[in-house]
Formats: sequence, C-alpha cells, structure tokens
Amino acid sequence: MSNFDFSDFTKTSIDSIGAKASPRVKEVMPILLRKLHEFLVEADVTHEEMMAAFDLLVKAGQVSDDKRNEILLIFDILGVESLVDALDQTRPARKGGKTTEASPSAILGPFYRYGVPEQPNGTTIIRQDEPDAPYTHLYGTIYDGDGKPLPNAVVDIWHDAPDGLYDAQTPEKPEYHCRGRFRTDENGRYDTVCLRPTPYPIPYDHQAGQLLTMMDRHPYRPAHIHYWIEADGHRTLVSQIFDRESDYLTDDAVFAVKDKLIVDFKPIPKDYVPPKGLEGKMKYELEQDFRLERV
Ligand code: MBD
Ligand code: FE
Repeated sequence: MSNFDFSDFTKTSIDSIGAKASPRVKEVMPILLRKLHEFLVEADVTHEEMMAAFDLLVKAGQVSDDKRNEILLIFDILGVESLVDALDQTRPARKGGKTTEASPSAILGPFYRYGVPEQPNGTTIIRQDEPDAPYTHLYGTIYDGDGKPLPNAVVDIWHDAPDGLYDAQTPEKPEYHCRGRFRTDENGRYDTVCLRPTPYPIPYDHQAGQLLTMMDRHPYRPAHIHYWIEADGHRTLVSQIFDRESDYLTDDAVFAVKDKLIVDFKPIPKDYVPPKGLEGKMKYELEQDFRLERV
C-alpha cells in the first residue's frame, strides 16, 4: 500500500457514475469527488478526524428543526451561502448575458419564516413594547425591471430584537415580533415601523459555535435587516441592509456584507406622524428602495 495510486483511485470512483444519472449529476459529481478526494489527500486526514467531522454533522442534524437550521448555520460560517449568492448574482454576466439591473442580493440565513400574515402599510412589526429602543420609520419603493414603481409586490422584513434575538429564539414574546409582511401600494411603496437593529452573535451554542471556537473566530454579525421581495413576473430578491455605524461590517461571521447594502439611518423628521401608540418613541427613519429584475 505504500504506492497507493491516489489519482487512479479518484478516477475509479468517478467512472462508477452510471449512464442513467442526470446530466447535472454527471457534471457536478465528478468535480465534487475530485475536489473532495484532493482535500483529503492534501490535508492528510486521519480516520479519527473524519469521525469527529461526521459526529459534528450528525449532532447538527439532531438539533435542527423548522426553527433552527444548524446545517445552514455551519455552511454560512464557512462562506458557502455567500459564495453561492455571489455565483447566482453574477451568473448572467459570466455566461455572457447582460449584467442584472436588480438591487444586490444577500444571503437568507436561518431565520426566515414562511407564511407570515400580511399587514397593512403604516403598521409596526414591533409587537411588544421595547422600552427605549430605537424605533425607526422604514419605508421605500420597489421598482420593476424598467425602473418603474411596482405595485402589489410582497415585502417580507425581519430583524433581531434589542436583546439580539429573532422571534423564533424567544417563544415567550409575541409571534412575529420584529417581522412582518407588506404589499406595495399603487405607487410601489411599502411602509412600516421597525427598530434600528443590533449587532448580534449567531447562535453559537451548538456545532456552528464549536467550529467558530475551533478556528478562533467570533460569532458576531453587523446590525442588519432582512428582506425577501417577490412580485409576479420578477425574480425574487433576497437581501439584507447593514447599518453603516455598526461594528463587524468588515468581519461579518457569515461574510454577507456588500458595500451597496450599507445604509444610513437618519433622525426622524419632526412632522412624521407615527402609528397610534408610538407617539414619542420614534428615533430614526430609513428610506430603502429595491429594484427587481424581470424573469
Ligand atoms: C443570521 O441572523 C443571519 O442573518 C445569517 C445570514 C446567518 C446567521 C444568522
Ligand atoms: Fe439575520
């Protein structure tokens, strides 16, 4: 075995792919096998290390459910979701087509929730009072592929509470706290009250945290607000915006920050009339537009 032929071994495993595999599988799996085997050989991985890695993945699977996706979190801190986002965003240009006119995208992360009920424009997503929190008037226009305002677009927004936690992490708080879904009006506008978000550590109590510790990395993300915007005839845009004054803009634990997504919160104008019950609480405003791309 001292003269084991590593590349011949990899070729054998690639050649084992059958004729009836789909074209995409035939394209992807040889690359995966080649790079995976190359990694094992170059790193000279031991059986013990391999078992530790599998154990970590098994445990990550066991703590995952519909509210907590530890596997996604692991691949987020390894840069996988951000890299795939960059591939998606640049694919048309790389394939010789024209560059997208859509606003920049950013990764989804583990805290999106399906089926959030729609609420009227001008209502807040802060569903329990957050004393002294930086209440923010967040509004803007969604544009279509021609740059014209787009009515009837669905805008999902979510961010962390002042304690740095998302709604799914705090079942004792009202459902959908700091999360809401809106529909743009006839002028393509959405309008809500949220909070200026807080930098926060991604959940590090399980395997993603174990990996961060192992690599001597911190778990923090800069303050951000998530968007998921969809409209008929347009490519769904998943994005995030980042507070220019936040820490961690240059060392986001999941590598999602893009310059064009960094925004400036402004003091709330004196003449702004807040939704009932929020009088005296408003501190900032942020006008945030997005442009979608036709499919
Ligand atoms: C988050 O809040 C997040 O937005 C991402 C992308 C990854 C982990 C936690
Ligand atoms: Fe997030």
